[in-house]
Amino acid sequence: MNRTTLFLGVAFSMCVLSLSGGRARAQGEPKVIPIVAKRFEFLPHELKLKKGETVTIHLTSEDVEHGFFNRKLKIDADIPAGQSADVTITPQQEGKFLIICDHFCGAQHGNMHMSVEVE
Ligand SMILES: [Cu+2]
Repeated sequence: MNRTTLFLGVAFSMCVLSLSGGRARAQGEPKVIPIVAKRFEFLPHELKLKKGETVTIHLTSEDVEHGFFNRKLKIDADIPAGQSADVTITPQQEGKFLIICDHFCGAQHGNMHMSVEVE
């Protein structure tokens, strides 16, 4: 094996390594969890998350503007009427949490919430 062949071999290996590194990062992207918001509920009603695992919650409003709020989980999103919003979180404490709609959306607004369990 002469020097040129050796150099090409090393360069090729580095290229393959950097490509696989790129793929690994893509696989490491947060899991996306779709949630539908509509008067007067979030669907699904419950969510289980793992402590320390980053997830993106993809919120879609099917009618009016809604909120999606929980102080301890550091979630505070606005979901515009008929549109979507993403919230990326990494829960840091275990327990049960209640996420509420904090934008007045009608008569039953006070009952609009969903529970999240972090374990
Ligand atoms: Cu509401």
